[in-house]
Amino acid sequence: MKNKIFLLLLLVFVCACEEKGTKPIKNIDSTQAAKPDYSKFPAFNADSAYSYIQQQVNFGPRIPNTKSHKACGAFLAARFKAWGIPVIEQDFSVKAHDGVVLKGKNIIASLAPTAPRRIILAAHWDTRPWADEDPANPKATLDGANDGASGVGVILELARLFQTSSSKPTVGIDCILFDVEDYGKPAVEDSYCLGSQHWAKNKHLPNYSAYYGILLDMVGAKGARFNKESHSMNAAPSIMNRVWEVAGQSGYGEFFIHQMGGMITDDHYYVIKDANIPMIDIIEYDPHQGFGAYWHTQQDNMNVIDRRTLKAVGQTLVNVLYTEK
Ligand code: AHN
Ligand code: ZN
Repeated sequence: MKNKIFLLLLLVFVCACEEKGTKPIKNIDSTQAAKPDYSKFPAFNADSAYSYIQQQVNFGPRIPNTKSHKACGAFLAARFKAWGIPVIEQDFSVKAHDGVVLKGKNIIASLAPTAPRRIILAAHWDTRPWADEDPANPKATLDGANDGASGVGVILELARLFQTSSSKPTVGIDCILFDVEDYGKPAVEDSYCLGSQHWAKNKHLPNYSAYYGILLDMVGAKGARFNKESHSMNAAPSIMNRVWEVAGQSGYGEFFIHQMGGMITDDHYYVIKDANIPMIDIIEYDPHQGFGAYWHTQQDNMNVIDRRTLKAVGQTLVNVLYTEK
């Protein structure tokens, strides 16, 4: 019996040696694909993204039911259309926590609209009506340069880049700009994210679905650190890990941190729960320190926006989407 086992082991050993002798030795694990050559993908222009943020801020705070809000919504839809990207404007009315009925508009712009495999890029375009975290001026308004406008600015630049480049991602991309995200009251359940709640229950096309989604929230501040938000990690760990891995390979590991980031009730939460689409949230939030010091204060203006952060997020997304099969 022992002899037989010995002979069997010997046979296995000899075969393994022969294998080595006849085939070139591959020392990379087959599960760990070689790093793609990201330099061949289009370059994300952070100046362009910055300018789209500035243009939103120039409208004034984009508070639902105001002129500035309406004008900025029209501008955003027109921006996509001018690049030849079809847009669906989803208008809705919703009662907020304070009883006010808000007129909202989700803006959906679709690249390669007939491609069957689709990925969502989302951000919210409205501004919180109150700087309620501002110790000096809690009733004042805020510019919302980072909270809202930064994610939209990155998405506009990605749409422009994909539409005008000769090489395209093979997947279809739906840019969804959610409205009325930030009218909520702390600790009042489901009082935030009213636009995404509406969309998740009333998608812009019948039977619409997507392979996955990426939400951008506060992606432009100087020195931003993106930890791995927990709803995202629960719903789409492989997407999360891939985005963070691509970020590291692209040279942006100082922004994308391999650390759990706490649980945020953001637009992705409702897309996961009510639309059944896995979505991750790239958001600046630290589990110990919370949001950035500018958050929901009057400091959330163009002074906090840093092109290096915009580049890190934008180029990471280019590299993720161009390596998507
Ligand atoms: C809560 O604070 C519950 N959610 C944060 C979502 C948010 C507000 N994102 C930007 N502003
Ligand atoms: Zn906010």
